[in-house]
Amino acid sequence: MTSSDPHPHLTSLRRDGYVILRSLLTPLEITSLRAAAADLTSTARAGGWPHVRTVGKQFPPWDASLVPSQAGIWGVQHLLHPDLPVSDDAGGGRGAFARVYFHPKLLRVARELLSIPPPEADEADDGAMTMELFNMLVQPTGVGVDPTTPFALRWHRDDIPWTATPEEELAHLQPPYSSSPSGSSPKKYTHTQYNLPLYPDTSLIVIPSSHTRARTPTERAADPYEANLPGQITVSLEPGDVVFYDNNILHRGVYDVSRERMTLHGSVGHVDAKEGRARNVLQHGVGGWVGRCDFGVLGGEDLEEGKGQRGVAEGMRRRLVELGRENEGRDVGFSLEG
Ligand SMILES: O=C(O)CCC(=O)C(=O)O
Repeated sequence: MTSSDPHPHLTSLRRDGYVILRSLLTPLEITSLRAAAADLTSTARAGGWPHVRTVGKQFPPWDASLVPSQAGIWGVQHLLHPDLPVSDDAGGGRGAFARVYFHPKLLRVARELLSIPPPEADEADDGAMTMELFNMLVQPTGVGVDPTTPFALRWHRDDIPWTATPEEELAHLQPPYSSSPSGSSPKKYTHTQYNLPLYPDTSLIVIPSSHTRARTPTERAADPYEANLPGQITVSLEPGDVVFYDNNILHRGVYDVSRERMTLHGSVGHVDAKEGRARNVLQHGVGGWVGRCDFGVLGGEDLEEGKGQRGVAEGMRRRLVELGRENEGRDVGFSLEG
């Protein structure tokens, strides 16, 4: 990375498959988010929110009816849902999540990674960002959690089955990270994904640059929960830091079950993304409620795009509704199973 690089975060993401930004949120913002997150998590743990990730299952769909008597939870889904059960006096209520998802600092990085010019360079260009997923990964508790063993997610790429052959892997790993053979401009990312922890977080393990290649014979032969693969690193984050990562990097999660975890887990899309993103986003059931979202809690009376945080949010939401409409009646399926 050089200081003259106009998009240093994108350069890192293309090269390493992830990029970390420190202290994106202020201590005040973190305090208020923790209150809203704690309120929501305790309701979800008690079985009061049907959109959760249940212990014992890594990928969607999850069966919330198992909570709390037959399964604990390790994630809370749909933080932008209009019916989110958060009390209004807990850290700004559900508005706290909308304020962070559409946070100008976070979206500025997302724009860079999606190759969208910064707002000051083109007033109309918010038209390219699409609202996607916004979930929270939490300390696994409840039935199915052994307090003496770390809770772990197996090695995976989010959108490529583990059974893929090397040729299939390479075919899926469309190269937004490298120049095309003809030497023309690199392809663009059509979505970007991040983890933003509210408590110190060392759960995410990645193999740098593995988003650019098929698995090695060692990786292919490894146990799905292998503790040490060559080159792996632990992504170590403080509250308010954020890591953006290519979701097809080889990665896994290893959770210390005795430690608080409330890590916002989101993604932002580019309007040009079509079928592939439809599967990744709509498999989480977002299409059923996005039409009812109301971002009135965000600043700005004017709903026109480019006019304040609310205008940006409304535009992003509208583009997700359109993605849903284009895929209406289509079974988008699930990326991974298990
Ligand atoms: O727990 C983590 O940070 C990893 C989550 C993960 O692997 C995923 O959502 O695909």
